[in-house]
Amino acid sequence: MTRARYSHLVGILGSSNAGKTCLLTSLYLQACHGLLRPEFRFAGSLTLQGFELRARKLRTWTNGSMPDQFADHTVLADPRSPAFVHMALDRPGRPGGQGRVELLLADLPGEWSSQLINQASTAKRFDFLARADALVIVVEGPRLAFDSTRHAELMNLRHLLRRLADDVGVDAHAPLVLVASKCDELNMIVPPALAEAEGYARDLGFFPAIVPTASFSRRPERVPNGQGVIDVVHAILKGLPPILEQTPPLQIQKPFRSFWQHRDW
Ligand SMILES: Nc1nc2c(ncn2[C@@H]2O[C@H](COP(=O)(O)OP(=O)(O)OP(=O)(O)O)[C@@H](O)[C@H]2O)c(=O)[nH]1
Ligand SMILES: [Mg+2]
Repeated sequence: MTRARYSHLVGILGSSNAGKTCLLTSLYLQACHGLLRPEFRFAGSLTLQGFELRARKLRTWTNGSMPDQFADHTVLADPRSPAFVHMALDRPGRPGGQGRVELLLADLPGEWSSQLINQASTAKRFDFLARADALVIVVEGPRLAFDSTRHAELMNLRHLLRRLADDVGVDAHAPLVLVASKCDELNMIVPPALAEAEGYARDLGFFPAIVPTASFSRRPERVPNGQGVIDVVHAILKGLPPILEQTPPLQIQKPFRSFWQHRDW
């Protein structure tokens, strides 16, 4: 697929239960139900079955109430290689197919992030991130907001960022989106602690954006379902150098993404 078209590869990290899979599923359900219009139009997916499997729990409610667990814990078919879901989005406002973006989104189990924090030797399995166009780190908003969990969450986030910079060697110029998930439980107020993590990411050379999301709202009367999810895509596209912001010519993949070194492309 990547040989046929330039695809934007996005690594999605965060601890178990952070809401990574729900973020992807919410994006998928909004896209294929036309809820991202007029700006974006769903232009297909080569992994429809993968999305549908992830959405299965959300489609079966019992007694009219939302399930406690919206998605299954992510388990990889091959525990050594990451799983990707694919989604093409079109921006109809742009002429000549220039608005099309092919997203390859890595849905990783939370253990990958936790093990990376605890053991630098697991960094090798993240080698694919060297090719990533963007990184998304999902943190549970309520855990960052509450006194009892804030410190541990911040520490984990700091360690994860440092590991990504030092041990995985991700390109700090690639857009980094810090997603505060489950913000329906916080009335979409971004936990102030996230600004601390943002500062830390900047110190490491990243250019982070903060996005609060409510992939599936437990309080839909106050916070609509899916709020903020498309902002993650916006933040990714906005952080890309102009040549990558739309479907770029394939040749630019060679030589190996050295153009990334220049922020002002
Ligand atoms: N209130 C609220 N809860 C959410 C939201 N998104 C996810 N959750 C809850 O968090 C749980 C875990 O979400 P997942 O998306 O499976 O988490 P994950 O990061 O993929 O977890 P792993 O696959 O174990 O790494 C869900 O089953 C829901 O109970 C949200 O937007 N709002
Ligand atoms: Mg998951």
